[in-house]
Amino acid sequence: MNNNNNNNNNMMDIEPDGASTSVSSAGSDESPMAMSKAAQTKIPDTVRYDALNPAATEKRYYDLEAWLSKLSMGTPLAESEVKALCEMAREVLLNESNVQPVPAPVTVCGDIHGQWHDLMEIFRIGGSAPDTNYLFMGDYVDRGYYSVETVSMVVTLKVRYPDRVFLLRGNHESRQITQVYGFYDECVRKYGSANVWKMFTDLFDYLPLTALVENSIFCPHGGLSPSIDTLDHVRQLDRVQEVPHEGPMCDLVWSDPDDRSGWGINPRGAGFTFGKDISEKFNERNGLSLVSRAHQLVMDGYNWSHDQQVVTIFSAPNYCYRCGNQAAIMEVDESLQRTFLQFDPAPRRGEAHSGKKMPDYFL
Ligand SMILES: [Mn+2]
Repeated sequence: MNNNNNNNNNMMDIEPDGASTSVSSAGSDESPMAMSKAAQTKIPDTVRYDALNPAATEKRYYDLEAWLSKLSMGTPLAESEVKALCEMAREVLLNESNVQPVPAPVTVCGDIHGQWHDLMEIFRIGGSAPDTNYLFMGDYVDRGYYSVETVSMVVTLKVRYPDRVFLLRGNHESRQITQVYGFYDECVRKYGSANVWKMFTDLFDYLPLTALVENSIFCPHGGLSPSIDTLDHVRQLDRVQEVPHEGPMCDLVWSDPDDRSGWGINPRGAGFTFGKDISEKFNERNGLSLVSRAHQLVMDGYNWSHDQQVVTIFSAPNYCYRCGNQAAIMEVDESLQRTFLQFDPAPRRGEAHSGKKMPDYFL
């Protein structure tokens, strides 16, 4: 099976609630005592340093480290911690481009879909951040049972290592889609309210739409758009909004490559299909060597198409705990040589043979 049933026929018509209350950043204790204590603390240079507020920098560093150790055990953050995390993350993401430049070497990952155990497996196989740089191409949430832990982990890593971890927006990083495919329900179940869902979905509006590795590898979650000819077109989009039902921003997160040439109707009900002629023209016009994208289940974890002008990477092994597929990540070295690492599902301690119940939304 593949995930082509992500059509939006049953999308609910819900207006994004744009206004999020702004709260002053946590821990801005500017007392002289706090200042002198902070001045004595060695904060690693991987943390964004606020020279005007060393105490806040120090708190930020210790909070992020504590959250990472919690999350790496599979423990969700407290609601108040998610709130502080999302405020920090919004600031970091706001400063990134719609076509976020990413230096090589970097390891590129596709859909994770709430499979937190398999995200941990990626770090075992590919190395942990910040020793390995990562680019995640979206779809952190929905389908799997651990969307909360998964998205909390990648967002915390982004804030802790902003120049070594890059996150893109997938079509599931959306208010509408997450209400249908699991993230909303999981938040309500784990936190007793939709507050955490709202914090994260408000944050998703700030995620970059695409990345550009060394001016050569273009990375959208889905694919190309008939309304986009150049990377500058992408740069000009106003991305801070819910993913629209149509138009260039929608296409970047929803489109799929196809064997037929030209543009086609996408059976998902959003975005387009695009043929080899389209990929060739786009890569040539923009001086690109490759379009690297995610978004489609591929049984080997990666799949070349369009004469190696497009590659699909899917990083959720045994997708939905039943598809039997391998997953893969793509290592890109300094000279842009590519190596694919394939992997199978991580053993899940204590629940290997528990015969987990399928939630209703699978049926
Ligand atoms: Mn997707």
